[in-house]
Amino acid sequence: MARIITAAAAQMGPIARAESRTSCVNRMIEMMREAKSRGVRYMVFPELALTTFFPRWYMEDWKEVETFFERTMPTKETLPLFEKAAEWGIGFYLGYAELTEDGHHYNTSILVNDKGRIVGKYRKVHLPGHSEHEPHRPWQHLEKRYFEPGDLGFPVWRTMGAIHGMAICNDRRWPETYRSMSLQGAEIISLGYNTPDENTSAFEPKHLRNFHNDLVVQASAYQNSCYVIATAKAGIEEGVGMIGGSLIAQPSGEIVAKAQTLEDELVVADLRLDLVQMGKETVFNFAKHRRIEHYGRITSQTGVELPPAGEVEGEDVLSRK
Ligand code: CDV
Repeated sequence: MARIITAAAAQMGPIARAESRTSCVNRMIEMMREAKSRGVRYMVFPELALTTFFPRWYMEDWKEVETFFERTMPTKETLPLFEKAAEWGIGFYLGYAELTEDGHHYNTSILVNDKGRIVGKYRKVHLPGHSEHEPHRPWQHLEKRYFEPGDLGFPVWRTMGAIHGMAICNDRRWPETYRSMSLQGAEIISLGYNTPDENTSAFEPKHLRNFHNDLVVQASAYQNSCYVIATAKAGIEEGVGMIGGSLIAQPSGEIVAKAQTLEDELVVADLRLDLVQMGKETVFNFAKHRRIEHYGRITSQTGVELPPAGEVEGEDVLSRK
């Protein structure tokens, strides 16, 4: 029998710095209410969905920084979301800033099942940006200051009728992210993102921001034969334009649902898990086609190692006669 899961990207419009956790949670519950009426069983909220995207500001006082972090989950403010999830039988992915009991800071997401129980946790591995104040930028991207790289790897979870994996924002640009999970059979990869519509590191035409988002999500869904649910924070947040463009890509690489606004918006699709199996058993049958004897550099090297200088440029076939 065909396995079909109705799922949604629950895009959020801007979250102001002054907006409370309770207000964000109320917005999420409203989208969950709509999700219920549309038959959705699993939904994905954005990265850092309980606050504004605070790494855009340089802060020296860690007491101030930690006002953006959660010390436990669920918190008093987020509990109603878990309760509604259980009442309505809808699982979800939620991104938030995590402060652990022993003082570590992570950019985290959790997977909550349709009974309101946390079944998985992921901590962002590929932290973008910089760690010191860079005054020449119109806004900062200080994830390397406020977070440590995740320490949980890329696990997957068998829950809600599928094999689920998670990633967060910049992770989606790195093929290793998806491959680590698809090597464990991931069928649905969920990711939340906060992507400004301008690159402050170098000049890049604005249209490329959305193009690259679609490109990496679609290519990764195809190359790993899985669904990718990518959910944005969208619109003008504290003066910074966020790209939006939430989408669901299927294993063919095609987009099956896409946001039409830069506001809170539910983007719904039926995930047909038989399509996932088709790719995994044919073109991307890993056991049959991967050649790991040639992939060593991928895990043994970070930066580029150039070939030695002065190496002969190919064989001179003409002067060989
Ligand atoms: N929150 C992010 O990880 N944002 C990054 C940066 C580079 C804009 C992104 O990949 O979209």
